[in-house]
Amino acid sequence: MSSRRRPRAGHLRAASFGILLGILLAVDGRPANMSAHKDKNPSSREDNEILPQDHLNGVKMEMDGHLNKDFHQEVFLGKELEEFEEDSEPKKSRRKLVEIFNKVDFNKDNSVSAKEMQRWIMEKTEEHFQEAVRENKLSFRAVDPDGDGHVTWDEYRVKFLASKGFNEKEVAEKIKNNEELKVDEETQEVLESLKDRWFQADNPPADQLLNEEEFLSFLHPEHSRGMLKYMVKEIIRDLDQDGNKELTLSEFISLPMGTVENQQAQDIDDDWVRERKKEFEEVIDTNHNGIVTMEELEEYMDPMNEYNALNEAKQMIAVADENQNHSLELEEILKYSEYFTGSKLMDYARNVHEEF
Ligand SMILES: *[C@@H]1O[C@H](CO)[C@@H](O)[C@H](O)[C@H]1NC(C)=O
Ligand SMILES: *[C@@H]1O[C@H](CO)[C@@H](O)[C@H](O)[C@H]1NC(C)=O
Ligand SMILES: [Ca+2]
Ligand SMILES: [Ca+2]
Ligand SMILES: [Ca+2]
Ligand SMILES: [Ca+2]
Repeated sequence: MSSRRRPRAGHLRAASFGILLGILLAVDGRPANMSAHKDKNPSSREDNEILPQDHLNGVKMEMDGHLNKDFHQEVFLGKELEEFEEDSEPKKSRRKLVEIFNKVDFNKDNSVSAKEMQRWIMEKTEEHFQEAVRENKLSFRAVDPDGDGHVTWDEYRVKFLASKGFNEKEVAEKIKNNEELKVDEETQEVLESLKDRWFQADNPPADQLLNEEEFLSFLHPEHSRGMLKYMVKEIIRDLDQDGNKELTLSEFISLPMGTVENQQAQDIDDDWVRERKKEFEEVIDTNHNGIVTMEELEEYMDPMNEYNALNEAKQMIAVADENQNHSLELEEILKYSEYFTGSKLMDYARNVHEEF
């Protein structure tokens, strides 16, 4: 893990909500390494359940502007994501993968078309949303202990500071008496970002209170149109160097000089830039004019966008389509199981036909 924590894109402004949260949560937002990326969630989930996360399952970009490297696995596996861990038993993974294949193959012709994959992706995306709704119930209970169904900013602020190690009673007392809180600058900036987001999540007519549904859009902006726009604005603000509210390729990929320690790290950085360039030119900039606008980024990040799902489906098929018939057969999915599930199947070639 620690090898990944190299100096990062320092051009992201210190005021960046994503970066600051990232620092506080000790979450490395730079997913240069897929396998290491996975294990960060279980440990941080528990302590930070009341905090918006940098990474959102099934969303193409993270809050700090990094690409979500696990996106295609997330939309392929849905809530079964955790069942495919690196060290899970190959036989079990294989059986599960065969099961999934049979479900994705909706018309049962033993071949998965782009349309079938698109439909599957939309289904799995909905599953992530339902997971978020379920988790939000618990999170909301944690910030609304008296259960009256709404939370004030002050109540949330107390819970947030308590989760950062402050004494909850003391903080609550100070806030009640309008006394000044002594928090370090970093925490203060995060608080301000959270406050911004908090009031964004307060649907009109604004009553300064968040109910469970509003709290859901506070934690999961990806499923509310207004919050999606807000998230996009934040990301653009962080990456936009000339302040024109649009992104050029160079703004999108820029990395400061001299952050690279050795050749191996340099190679990872080169891959990183190459991937961002490809994503920018081929996917995000839909009208291919070299500029990514807020609208383009919003379309790109919207998990419910069916056109994106079809694109993703085609891309997933292209990766494993060895016989070039624009659809996936079971053999192809098993062979590329690491791409689809993150876990390798050594014996994919054996007994492939026993399921039929
Ligand atoms: C990714 O992380 C794993 C485990 O930390 C490590 O074994 C592997 O070499 C890393 N891969 C890259 C490309 O850095
Ligand atoms: C793809 O190829 C397989 C194996 O040759 C074949 O069984 C399947 O029908 C093909 N699917 C399509 C859609 O062409
Ligand atoms: Ca089919
Ligand atoms: Ca710009
Ligand atoms: Ca454009
Ligand atoms: Ca094929």
